[in-house]
This record gives sequence, structure tokens and C-alpha cells, in this order.
Amino acid sequence: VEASIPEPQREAWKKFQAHGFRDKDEFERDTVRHVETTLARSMFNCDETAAYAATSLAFRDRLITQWNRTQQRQTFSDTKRIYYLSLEFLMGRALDNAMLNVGAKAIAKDGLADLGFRIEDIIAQEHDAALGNGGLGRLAACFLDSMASLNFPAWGYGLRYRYGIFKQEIVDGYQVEVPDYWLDFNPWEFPRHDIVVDIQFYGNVRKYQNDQGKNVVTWEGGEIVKAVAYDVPIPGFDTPSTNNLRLWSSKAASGEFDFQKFNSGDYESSVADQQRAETISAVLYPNDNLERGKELRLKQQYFWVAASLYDIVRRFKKSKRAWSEFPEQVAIQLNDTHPTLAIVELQRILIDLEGLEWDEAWKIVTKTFGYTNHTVLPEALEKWSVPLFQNLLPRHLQIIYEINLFFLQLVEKKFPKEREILGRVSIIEESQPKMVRMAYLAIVGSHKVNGVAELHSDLIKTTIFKDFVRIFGPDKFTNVTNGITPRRWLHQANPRLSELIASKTGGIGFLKDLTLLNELENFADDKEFKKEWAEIKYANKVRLAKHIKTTTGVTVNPAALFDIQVKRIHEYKRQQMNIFGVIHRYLTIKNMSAEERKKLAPRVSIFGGKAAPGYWMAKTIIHLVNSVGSVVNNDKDVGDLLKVIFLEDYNVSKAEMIIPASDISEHISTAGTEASGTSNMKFVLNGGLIIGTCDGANIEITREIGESNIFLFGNLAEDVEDLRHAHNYGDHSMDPDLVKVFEAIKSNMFGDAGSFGALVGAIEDHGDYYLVSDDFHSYIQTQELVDEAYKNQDEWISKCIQSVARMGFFSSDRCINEYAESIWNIEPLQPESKNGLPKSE
Ligand code: NBG
Repeated sequence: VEASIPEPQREAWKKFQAHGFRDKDEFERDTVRHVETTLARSMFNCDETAAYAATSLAFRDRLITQWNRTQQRQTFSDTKRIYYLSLEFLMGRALDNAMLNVGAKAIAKDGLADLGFRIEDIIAQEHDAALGNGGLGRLAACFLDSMASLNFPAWGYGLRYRYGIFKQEIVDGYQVEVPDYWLDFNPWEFPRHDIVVDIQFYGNVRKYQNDQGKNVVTWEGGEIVKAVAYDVPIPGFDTPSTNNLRLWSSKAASGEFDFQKFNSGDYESSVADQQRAETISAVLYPNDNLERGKELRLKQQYFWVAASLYDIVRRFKKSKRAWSEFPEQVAIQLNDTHPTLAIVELQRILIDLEGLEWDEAWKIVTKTFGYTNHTVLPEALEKWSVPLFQNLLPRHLQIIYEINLFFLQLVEKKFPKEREILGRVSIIEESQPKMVRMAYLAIVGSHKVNGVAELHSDLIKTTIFKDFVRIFGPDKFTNVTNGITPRRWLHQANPRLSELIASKTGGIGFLKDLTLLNELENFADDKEFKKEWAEIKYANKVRLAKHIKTTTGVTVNPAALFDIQVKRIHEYKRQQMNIFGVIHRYLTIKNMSAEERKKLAPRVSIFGGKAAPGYWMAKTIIHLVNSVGSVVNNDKDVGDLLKVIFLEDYNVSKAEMIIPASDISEHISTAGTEASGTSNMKFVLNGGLIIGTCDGANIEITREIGESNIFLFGNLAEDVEDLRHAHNYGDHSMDPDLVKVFEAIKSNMFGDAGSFGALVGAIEDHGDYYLVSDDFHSYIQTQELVDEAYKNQDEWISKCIQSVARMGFFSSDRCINEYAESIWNIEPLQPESKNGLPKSE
């Protein structure tokens, strides 16, 4: 505001302010200009990469103007903002999304054609921004899209990893990890070299009385690292609102190497400081639903949280409001426990730096934060060792102890006769070494805690957080069922289906109000409509078949049933059960007469997903899938009846191609383990049916689309505990079909049985924790029902249409509106703002 241009001069600015592309001439002019000036190339050396770069820059220019205006609007209106803190943002590609959200894809398509390019080829040049592992990171990306599209004044805060999730290569059937250096050229970020925050680590705490006799605490010494802001514009769909994703990058505080050391010949160590600082934001930890307690990870967390809070507090302080108004201006959502330190950091800022009293500060803190839990798996719940904490963040540890003290006093008062509860709920676990339980800290420091699907939210209340429900009352705990953005996951991924839907629902309004899909119910039996529907599905399958051919060399028949399971590889997600089912199918086919084989529905079983590099069992599953594939796919007896494919390097952009091509997808986690799942929603929205367990959002999907449109099987969450108990103490009689599958594996049918020993052993000898044997029979039976149902294509397509019609609930727009109302207490800021700023086009 201080540097604003005086009124009389503003006309000159307005004349040249950038706006959306008026026509393709304007797009072409800008693109050519970027080729010739920004990229210093010409029409004689403009390849597709250069054309991608120039197109992106042309769009970026437009986005950044809107971004600026949105920020101005937010500053002037001075309303409450929501800050979404996530260690992962799995964004995927940006260009296609920007074109669609800005509404200029047609212009770009024509323009690029004039310049000699096909838009699809240009889009395909972009490297995915893969700053996340799986569902948690992609959810954050969908939320950003929805928050911008709904005009919420929202910021995302994350880390600018130099290496995103590794690229997966399959070599001789095994996963090999290759680093994902994605920043070679990234037109979507703006370095903000003027926004730099000093972040402190290690050092000592000093307590003393100042001249006024007040107790003062300072945190001194240690190491300083700089956090540099990089901004990524997030365009809303069909609105000029363009929000900001701010990613922090680490840099050495000195900025250059130590000349003294350099001159004395110690070149290496002069650079070492710099490198050590830069390591903080160097790499994304590649674990999904697993925590490993590495110091560098805690460093990442504090670095990011401290930089973000500094930024948020600075912005608040500009408004010159009283501190007590902080929660009326600021809502901070913690995406899982990774940013929990933000609670401690805000308390520290308020008491140590701003001089507030503890109670006053704590009231502000707890009103500000909300915490989303994304898992009940014990191995994924974050804990940090107290000695590690003490060394890295001594002041924060003190504050945590204080928070815990007050909290335990409250608990004691409430339940004076229950001594054991104190140990159970203490933020500090009395183990060797002691550990800080981050989820407990997050609960104590937030005003709302939510799960991500109904079953999951019920489970956290009755299991891992049971005591906390008694302490704080049930109202603190709530559910917000996950959602997905229909812009990327329908319109962008499946343009023909989107167009067909638009033709029957009165235009593309359904992309902003997904419940309008309801209209499709009227066409579930419409012959002409169904024909077009089937053609689109077939074309999507042909596209995937081509990809399979070029990447694996295997020919698959697009008329076969495409059965897809793509997600992170994890025992709880049970890809092992899927591949055992495939082996069972293979054995069955081998035993059939030619007559019987004719009656069988041909199937392509498609797998995809990364295993965490240190997760041996998951890697073994990948190896088994590939080994089964190389036997089955080369068996002349089987031919088209069964093909087994492992798709390499599953990521967001591949998901956009894979999901629209599915007939049936698998969401078959052990009941009670998958918090929500979000790809289940994407598959149904794209006209595929699902086979799944009564887990996560499958349950709500069933409620919405109807039991007859989903293939459910398996034990229920409420029975899991008893079954596990029986395995360990009673008998564990194996399913006979599964026994046959194991016999085949042990006969070396798929190569050396020894390499799959652990996989089989986990089920046969080690308690079958994920209940594969218990669910196997109903899984196989249900797959047979799928076969039967698929044979009646007419009915199948009706089921698909009906399902899509009923998926409106699963838009991330609905989800964000629920957060806004029940947790954030925040209103959208319409672009037609009351403050007299020009309404952007
Ligand atoms: C994951 C769950 C998924 C859920 C996503 C998004 C973690 C810790 N949790 O089921 O496993 O869909 O979060 O909520 O990654």
C-alpha cells in the first residue's frame, strides 16, 4: 500500500494492465514474443519444449495479473484468510489446468495449430510437479483448486523440494528409484527473493528478569538458515480469483561461501555450510502412511512451519489489530500432524516475542488451528524423540512440556479418580527414549479435529482418540468427507465425457455445482446416449491400450474388461490379494475346456503404484505382479482371456489417462485401514464401477450411488479385531483357493519361489494381519459377479451412468464449503468486491 501509484498516474497503468486473451492473435503474439525474447529462440529452433515453455509463460503472465488483483482485493477487504499447511502438494501438470480454468483452451489450441503445434503434444511436454506421495498430497492440490474456484481468500504453504517423489523404473520386474529433478525449467513459480525469513535451529534457551522485572525467555545461538519464498499461482475455475501457493526453499544464511576458509585453501568446507542449508528443502520423504523419525524431516517441518507463521503473523500485524482478533482474521488448517509445530511456534511468538501472557496466547492459538487426521495406522502416527527435539528445538520442547502440564492438570481435575488416563493421553510418551506424540499435541492445540470419511471419523473417536473425546467432549471431533476437483478429474482427464455430460445437463455448470450431474439419471436408459457413452469409454481404453503397448510391449484388447488398481503399494491396500486373485484366475483358465473358455469375459488386470524405497514387502508385491505378468502374457493357452500389466511410474498425469479407461477399479483395503481413498471417487466419476471393501469413502459412495452399482465384499471393520485375535490365539485355517495359489507360487511357476517367501509367509505363518485369507473367498466370488455383470453391457452402462449421476457429493467444492462453515468460519470474497476495485474480466 505504501508504494501505490498516485491517482493521476493510474490511468496510464490501467491502459496496459494485462487481461485474459482477447483472441488467438493475442495468444500467438505473446507466445511468439516469449519464444523470441524470453527463450531467445526463433521459428528455426522452436521445438515442442520451447513451444510449451512459451505457451506457459503467456498463460503465466495472465495468471499473475489476476493473482496480483486477488491479493490486492484480499488486502483491501481485510477479511479472514485460511492458510492450508501441507508438507505435500501433488499438483501434477499446470498448463492444461490453467488453460481450462482461465477458459482459453480453445484459443490456445487454434493458436498453437497456427504456429505449427498440436496442443496435446505441447501439454505432454510438462514435467509433473510431484511434491507428494499419494492421496494426502493430491487432496491438498484438489483443495487449492476448490478454494480458488469458490473465491475463498486462501493460501497454501509448503516446501519447494528440489526432488519430488522419485521416478519409478521397472528393471527386470523390480522397482528402481530414479531422482525426480523437476526444476530444470518451471515456468509456474515466481521466486520472491525479497521475501526471506531467518529460521533458527539448535542453540540455547536463556531465562532472566528484564529491567522492568518481567520474566523474559530468549532462544540464542545455534544455526540460522534462510527460507526463500517461491509463489505458485492457483487459478480458480471460471473466476478471476487466483490464489497463492507459497513454497519455501532453504538457503545458507551467509548466502555465499566463507572467503576466509576459501583463501586458506579449505574450499570444501566453505561450501559445506551452504550445502547443508540447502539440504533442508532438497527432497520429499517418499513414505506414504509411514513415519521414520529422521532429524532432517523434523528440520523440514520446523523450517516450513516457522517461515509460514512468520509470513502469516507479519500479514496480520499490518492490519494493526489487537492480538485477540487474530483468530477472527486467521484460520490455519493442519494437513495431518506434519505441521503440528505451528501450534508451538505461534505460542512461542506470542509469549516470547510479543509479550503476551500464557493463557491469553493459548486462547488465541487454540482458536486458530484445526487438525485433519488422515490415518489410524499406528506406524503412520508421528512421534519425535525428546532428546532429538531438545537438541534441535530447545525452546519448543519447553513449551510443549508446559502445554502438556496444563493439559494434564485439566484432565486430572476432570477425572480425579482415573490415574491411568494421564499416562495414556500425555503428549509425552514415557518410553525409552521419551517421545512427543504429535497427534495428541495437534488435538490439544486445535479447536476442531476432523477425519476424512464417516467411518474414519467414527473410528478415530472410538479408538486412537477415544480418551480425548471424553476430555474435550464430542463436539471437538467432526467429519469432513474428502472430495476431488471435477475440473481436473473429469473435464481435463476426460474431455469427451465432460462434453457429453454438458450436452445433457445444460452446459458445463456441473463443473461448478457437481450435484447437477443428477440430470443424467434421465438418460441412464437412453439408447443414443448410452451408445455415445460406450464409445467414449472405448476410446479411452484404446488410448490406454496404446500406452500399454508402447511402455510394456504387451498388446491388450480394448474390448476386454479393464480391471485397474493404481495407488501406492501397501500391504493394507492389499495389492497382494489382487495378484493372488489374478493367479487364481490364471489357474482356473488353465483348467478349463475350450468350451468353457469361450464363455469367459476377457480381462486385463492393470496395476500401478510406487513402493516406498525401504518397504521390502511392497517391492516384493511389485516383483510378483511383474513375474505373473511375464508368465501369463506369454501363455498361448490364455491369449486375450487374461493379461497382467504393471504400469511404470504412476503419477498424476498418468492417472488422468488411466482412470477414464477403467471398467472396474479395486479399492480393497482391509476394513478400517483406508481412511478415505479418493481415487475411488475419481474412477466412479469417470464412468467405471468399483469392487471394494466396506472401508473409507467406499461406504459413502455406496450410499450415494446405490448398493446395486458397487461390488462390495469382505469382512467389516467391526470384526477385524476379533479375526486378528483368532489368528494369533486360535486357529488360522487358510482359504482353500488361496492355498492353491500359494502352491502354484511355491512350484516356481512364476520364477524362484524364494523371492516371494515373505509375502506368502506373512499370511501363512505370521498372523495374516491384513486378513487376506479371510477375505479371499468373498473377493473371488465377487469378481465372478463382476464377470457376469460385464457380459450384459447394456445394463453395465446404465449402472455407470446412474453412478456418475449420483456422484455430486464427492466434489472437493462441497468438502471445502464444509470446512469453511464448520471449521474455518470464513466467507468467500467475490471478485465483484464492494471496495470499488475494478472487477477483472
Ligand atoms: C491418506 C489416507 C487416504 C486418504 C488420504 C487423504 C495419509 C497419512 N493418509 O485414505 O491413507 O484418502 O490420506 O485424506 O497419507
